[in-house]
Amino acid sequence: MSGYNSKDIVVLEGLDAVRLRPGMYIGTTGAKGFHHILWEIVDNAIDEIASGYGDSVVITLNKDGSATVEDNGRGIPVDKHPTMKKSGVEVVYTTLHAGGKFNTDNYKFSGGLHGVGASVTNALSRFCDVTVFRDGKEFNMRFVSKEGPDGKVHGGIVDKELTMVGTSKKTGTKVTFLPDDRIFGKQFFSYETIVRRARELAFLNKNLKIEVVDQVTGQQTLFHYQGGISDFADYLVEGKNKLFAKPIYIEEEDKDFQMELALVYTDGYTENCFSYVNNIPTTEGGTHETGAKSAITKVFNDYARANNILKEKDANFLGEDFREGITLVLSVKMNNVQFEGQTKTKLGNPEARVKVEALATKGLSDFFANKKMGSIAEAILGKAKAAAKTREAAKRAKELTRAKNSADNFNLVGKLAASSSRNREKAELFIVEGDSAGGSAKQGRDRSFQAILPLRGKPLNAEKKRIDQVLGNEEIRTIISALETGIGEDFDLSALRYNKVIILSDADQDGAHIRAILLTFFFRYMRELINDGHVFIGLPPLYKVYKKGFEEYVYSDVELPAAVARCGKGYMIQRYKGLGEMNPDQLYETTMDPEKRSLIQVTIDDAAEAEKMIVTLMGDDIEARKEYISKHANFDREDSFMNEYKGG
Ligand code: 1YM
Repeated sequence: MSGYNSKDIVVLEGLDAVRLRPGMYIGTTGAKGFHHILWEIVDNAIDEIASGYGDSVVITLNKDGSATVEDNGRGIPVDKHPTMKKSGVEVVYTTLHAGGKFNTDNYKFSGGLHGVGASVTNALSRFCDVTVFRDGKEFNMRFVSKEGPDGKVHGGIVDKELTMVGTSKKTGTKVTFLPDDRIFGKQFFSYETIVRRARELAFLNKNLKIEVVDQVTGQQTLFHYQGGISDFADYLVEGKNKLFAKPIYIEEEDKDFQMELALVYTDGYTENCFSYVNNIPTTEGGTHETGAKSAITKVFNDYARANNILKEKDANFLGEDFREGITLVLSVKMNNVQFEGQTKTKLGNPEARVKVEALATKGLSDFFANKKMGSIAEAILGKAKAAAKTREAAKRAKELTRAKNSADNFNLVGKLAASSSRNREKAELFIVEGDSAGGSAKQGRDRSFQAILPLRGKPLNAEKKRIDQVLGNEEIRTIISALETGIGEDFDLSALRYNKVIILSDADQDGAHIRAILLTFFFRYMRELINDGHVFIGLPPLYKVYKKGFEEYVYSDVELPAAVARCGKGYMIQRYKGLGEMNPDQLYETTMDPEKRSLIQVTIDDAAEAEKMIVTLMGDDIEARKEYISKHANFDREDSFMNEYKGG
């Protein structure tokens, strides 16, 4: 038993504010916010397990649209708070920011950006039912949202006081809540979304067994990764050729700071870093990542010196030499987290760099002090040597993309039909598959703000090539020159010439491939372009349904019957096999006109998932690719990491 007492709870604010301005507490009332209120409850359960009590969390999606989260920890305290005269359960569920989280004596590491606690979930739910198993007893309490004497709806009102309802041998907490449709509209929990995050949480908390059960479809999945983020690193490179069998795994801690690091190398050329703070993904990296990278550079260079791989006259390897083909997972747990960056997913705490660098240096040095690990070190240093050798070629290739007015680039951009205005806010670049469609697009466009870049051949698959080879590809170089941002570490979003970059390819296998190649390139070399919401997929129509006096374009198979019905007797259907079949006016009207077109905005909800998908789709393992495609048969138009975005 911990020495916890309800009096430790710090009380900060009331609940009405949450219903008044939900966005302030959960970011949005869209799908993300809807799931966020589930994660608030799950976070509490996981925190309990991470503190060393219990080992299991079960998330159940119920038929009535509610969700249940149950853990087998100690159970939320039920004793009365001495000054508030309320039970621990009531305080946790009715007071903003309540909980051990804000009491550093009791609690280890505080939560994330929106770590506001279970009371927010309660405030935004129709009902919230809390059962605690503790001290051999079962307790229950219920909250509802209802109209008060003031005629307004209030959330988290006590409907049933905390009472002992029976005896029980088990311990733990079980919470069922129904998100309030008056706040969220009609929404449902997504099994896929929840499974994806549950898997990630299982990787990040190796003691945790987490299960997701869908009562509607009968699906269920249990995750338990005893290897933690070492298993995560392995999972991310599945299907790639690894340089050594098991990831290097390091776990170190200092006062109030924990670090886990897993490293694996493949024979590929890209650098993939996934970092987390208190289980929250830090997509934009930050100080902890910088610290880990410095440690890697330092320890591996020292090893090379000590083992005469680097001779006295040789210069050190650069950090980038050690990161070619690397997949790195870094997870830290710490207090007083500060997030920065465009999307507030970048760790800012300066002390995290210092701590991670010191802990990783210690861990990696210890690892390589073990003579048995010699072959692993050799493999890494062999890879670094090759990277250093091609570094100059890569640098020259990069410089080429930056030299805007070189004769070479002038020719490249010669293919581009630029827009007449340089208004970046409005400007759009269409990357169009094929010369004939490119020609139609050039004629049909609104040249004041739309630029067209026709692609003749297939661009190179960036997944399989070294950067100098990628940049040797004319199609890729043309794109980079047209965007004016540079790539990789030199990428400069503020130099972007076009607010929207729209990929326009045919609705067939080849078109899907070209699109995948382009997205892979953006993902690997211009990720910020995607993260900042500039990349779109244009949707050409699949059919025209028409007769005299009626004409309707149809963009998907499911919409076809309805369009046919609207057209009525005597309808005719034209099927478009490619963009090239449309004349310039048609192409503009159906696919390019901001007033009428549909675009899909490419987003990365989950970088690890996107990584996995790209490795599978663009990598070497043909079997894995086939399996992925048959499982995600709708890849064509609704990728797991793409959200639909209608209109201009
Ligand atoms: C299904 C959701 O909330 N589990 C949970 C929450 C708490 C505890 C145990 C707990 C924490 C502590 C002491 C402590 C919480 N307690 C509080 C508060 N599962 C779920 N399991 N004893 C029990 O942190 O010291 C907040 S969360 F504030 F009451 F301590």
